[in-house]
Amino acid sequence: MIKKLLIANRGEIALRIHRACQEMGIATVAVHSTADSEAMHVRLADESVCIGPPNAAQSYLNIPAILAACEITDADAVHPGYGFLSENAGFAEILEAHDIIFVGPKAQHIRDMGDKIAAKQLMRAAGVPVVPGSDGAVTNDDAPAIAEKIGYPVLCKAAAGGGGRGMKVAETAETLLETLATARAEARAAFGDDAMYLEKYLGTPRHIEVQVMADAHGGVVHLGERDCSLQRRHQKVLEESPSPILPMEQREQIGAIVTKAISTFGYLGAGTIEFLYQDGQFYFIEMNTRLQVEHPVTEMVTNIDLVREQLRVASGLPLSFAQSDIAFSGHAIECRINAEDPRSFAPSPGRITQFHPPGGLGVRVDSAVYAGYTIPPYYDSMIGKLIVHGRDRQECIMRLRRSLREFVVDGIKTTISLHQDLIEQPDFQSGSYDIHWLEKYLAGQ
Ligand code: MV4
Repeated sequence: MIKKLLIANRGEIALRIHRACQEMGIATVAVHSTADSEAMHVRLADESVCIGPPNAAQSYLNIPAILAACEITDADAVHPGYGFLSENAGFAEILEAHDIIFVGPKAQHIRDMGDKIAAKQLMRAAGVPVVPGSDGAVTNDDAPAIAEKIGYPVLCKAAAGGGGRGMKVAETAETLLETLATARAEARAAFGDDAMYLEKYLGTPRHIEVQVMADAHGGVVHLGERDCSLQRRHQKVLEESPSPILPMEQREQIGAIVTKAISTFGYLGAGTIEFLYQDGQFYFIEMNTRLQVEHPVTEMVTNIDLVREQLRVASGLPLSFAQSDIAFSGHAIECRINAEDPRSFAPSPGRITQFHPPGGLGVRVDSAVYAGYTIPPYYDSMIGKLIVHGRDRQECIMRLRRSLREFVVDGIKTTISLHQDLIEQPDFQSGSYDIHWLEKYLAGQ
């Protein structure tokens, strides 16, 4: 079993990982930039190491500094959290070469899923439904015929993409090559890789993702889905489980399909399989090979500690449960609380003067801030997550309403009021929203 874990992250996820370690008797090492000396993850950990200046490239992304911190503290494992080095296959390989456990999948799976073309081919071959499109990369010579076959509108996507960069819709054959060139140039600039593929453009899908976990003993499970359709500029704002519109039989169907798929390629650890869902059909788009920000909604409806299971699996132990042990119960919703102006979304770093998180039955707050803490301007603006559970979606929304009212964060601007407005919208309450709903709503505000 892992004895000492280095947490290569900051903020709420560093605390989340530390908490699982405490319960399992694993010692923790925090790493931090010079801007984070006063951060809660540093205070809570058993030991801490400063790894560099504020800018993430020289601290939280600084592989030699993190390796040195492992050496100094004699850590035998690293949990990367999300973001930063969590999907860096090279980092996973370097740790392995130093006999340090990377709490995550095998480097090859990180690499495969990072290439969206390879990921789609692997998934399709394993029986997962994918968006109709080109089977592989396209050139200016073969793209027009492929697009004609797919049918317009088509979406030009970057193989190295994600987060919407290097992605453009071509409405007609007349604009295809120009659109492809624009997207290709964006991909080259953003990723240094301009391989492109084409997909049928789905106009009004929902974003539904399935949580999976696998161990090294043949144990493979799915933990249901999360509906993450409420996004702004490819940033999720609110997530829920179960999806308000997915029939029970289809949950089991897609769960069986994805567990079978990841068994065939010997996946290890936690993963998320992202789908677009439109007209009652699932279409695979991408797989994330990390723990995700929104994992607590799954924990709330399954009562399973996903970080604990990640640490077990990384140590070579089996998952502590089988598929038949999972009892999905009730409904959970997560609101991401950002230090931002709720209208302009401009970042609002600064000193938090008062901090009173809500509590009570079914309420969970994952945050690393405290009264008197100064939010540095160098990192992303998410300062916490409010996750609420209820016996059904209606009870969950009632509890969310009262928790948002109770939440006090003074001294900075936050998105709490945005969530208060959002949950009163009839479309939200009826569950009638697709991936474009939130941006349309905000445009009309
Ligand atoms: C799509 C799509 C429509 N059709 N693919 C955006 C980010 C990237 N990872 C996948 N994305 C999309 N792929 C096809 N074939 C629409 C989006 C998309 C989107 C997806 C999920 C959540 C929010 C979104 C917002 C805009 C576009």
